[in-house]
Amino acid sequence: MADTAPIDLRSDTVTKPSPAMRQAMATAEVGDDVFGDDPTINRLQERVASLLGKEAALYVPSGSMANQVSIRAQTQPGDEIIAHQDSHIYHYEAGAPAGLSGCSLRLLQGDRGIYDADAVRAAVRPTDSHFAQSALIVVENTHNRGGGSIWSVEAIAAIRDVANEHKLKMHLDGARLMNASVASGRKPTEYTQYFDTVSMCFSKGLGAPVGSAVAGTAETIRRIHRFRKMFGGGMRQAGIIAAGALYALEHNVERLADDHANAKRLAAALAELPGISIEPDTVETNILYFDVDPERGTGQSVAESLREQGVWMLAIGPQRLRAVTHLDVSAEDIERAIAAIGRVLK
Ligand code: TLP
Repeated sequence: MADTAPIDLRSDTVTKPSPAMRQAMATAEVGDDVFGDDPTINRLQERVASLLGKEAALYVPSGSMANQVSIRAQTQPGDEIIAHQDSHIYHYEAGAPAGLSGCSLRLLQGDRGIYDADAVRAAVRPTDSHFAQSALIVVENTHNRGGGSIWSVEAIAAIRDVANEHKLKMHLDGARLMNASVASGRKPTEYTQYFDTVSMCFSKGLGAPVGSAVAGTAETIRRIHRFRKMFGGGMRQAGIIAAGALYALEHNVERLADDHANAKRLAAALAELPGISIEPDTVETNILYFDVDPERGTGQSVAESLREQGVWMLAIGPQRLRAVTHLDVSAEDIERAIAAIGRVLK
């Protein structure tokens, strides 16, 4: 068993609030947010609306809720949502598009979570009473199962043209939009201008303990406010947690570049190890996936051996592991992790 603190690369959701963030949270002004009385939440919402270039924003408990209230507000039961086959809304949100909004999903293929305008055009259903009605296109940027891949603004713009042709809405699952923005050097609004609604998370690489936001027109956010209540996401003196999100926006955005550098360093070192397949050039942000050769074990057995060495990763397929860098993992931790992986694969 390792005698130092574990290096937890399972997700960027595992980050813990720093002492300074906790201080900001402890001293936050609060009120009843269901009445709209929480000054800290109101400040956060204004800040997010301006950051994302939208009229209004709403604080919600989780990234999943941010996506699902956006879906609920922009679809009718029987509608169809166009999304990538590896999207988070499809894989990891407990079937919520069907469960909460009565929508089916039309799943597209495409390299590393990214599809193109032609694929969308081909997937739009004709207006005919036999078919589900295409209503909403969902883009995920960065793309989680795509390995933290970044969409180009041009690809999104081309999809918007198709959406306009067919009067479809567009939602951005921007759980890690700040990673995309910092890595590409593009302002968040360069991406968000094409979307009707945008979600972003504070509890991933930004390091806050709880919360996400959704942004859009004032009218859409009013609708979403009702669905947040319906889905059980109306919170009361939640300025305590929103203060962590505000602190994260002030202090933890630019430093995402360190996480990206750490992920690239880890990927380059993994590529040198025997029994591992990874394309280090595809690592653009803070998420990386790699496969272990069956002769060395399974994804699960390698994850277990790594854990004994104090390095925590997620096995996400028979041979596949995921590692995610974040603000509680330093460059030195990455070197320790590389050494541990080398020992395990020997
Ligand atoms: N992703 C989590 C797991 O759910 C897989 C992770 O560890 O990466 N959109 C994207 C793109 C996400 O990656 C996640 C969380 C969410 C939405 C949902 O956020 P939460 O967990 O706050 O509901």
